[in-house]
Amino acid sequence: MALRVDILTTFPEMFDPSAESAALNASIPGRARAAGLIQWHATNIRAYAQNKHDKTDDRPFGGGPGMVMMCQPLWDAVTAVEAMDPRPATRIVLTPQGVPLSQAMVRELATRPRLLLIAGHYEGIDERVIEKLAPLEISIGDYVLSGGELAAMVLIDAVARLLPGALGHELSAEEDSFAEHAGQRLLDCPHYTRPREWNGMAVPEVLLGGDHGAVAKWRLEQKLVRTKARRPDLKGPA
Ligand code: 9D3
Repeated sequence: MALRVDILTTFPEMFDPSAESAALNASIPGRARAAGLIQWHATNIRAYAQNKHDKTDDRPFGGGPGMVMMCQPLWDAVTAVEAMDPRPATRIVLTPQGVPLSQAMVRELATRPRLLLIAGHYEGIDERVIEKLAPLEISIGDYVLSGGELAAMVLIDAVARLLPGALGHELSAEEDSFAEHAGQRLLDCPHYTRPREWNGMAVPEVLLGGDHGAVAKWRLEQKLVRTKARRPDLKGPA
């Protein structure tokens, strides 16, 4: 059965499944969706507002800038959307305060039957509804986005490519974002294709010689050098 992903947002049009130009409809997620491996539905939190202006946010107690997502519309949206399918949903709030998304977490989420993603353009969510929902809280990195929707798309993209059958013949579904050697996670080596010379720049000789052992050795050295220089934090077991 297809992985069902619900997104609760005040910008549901960002997830339009029929828009040819939508980010998620290109490439692997689009093919996974066409193949029936994943489906996603965006629900407008505003549809569950009960006040006369369909407000979903309000000013923060204690003062300060920005608006805070109210408890009631979000709680009602979550319970209504969860009732649309009997399978239990893994609840996730995309937030700068979350734990950083990792490939290990993506792998785990790809095994769940349903994901419910909460994304927003507010300063924050009323802590009481977070406490009641008890969601996973996930960030996609230490930079400031204008909202959680693109973070939700990043998560959907990363999960979709791991669903069995999503990758075709390109890569094994086991394949990670990192090369691995002796239990170490490594960045990838440089790649080259034709022509053999471009703008006066040659392809490394070893790649042209047909010595597969030498090629493998060179690639591993390149991975080690790059990882040490660019991502010293990655050294160590996976
Ligand atoms: C000073 C308070 N800001 C918190 C860092 C306010 C704030 C900034 C940006 C509140 C929300 C947002 C919108 N960002 C997200 O919703 C978000 C996000 C991000 O900004 N960076 C990395 N991952 C994520 S996941 C959701």
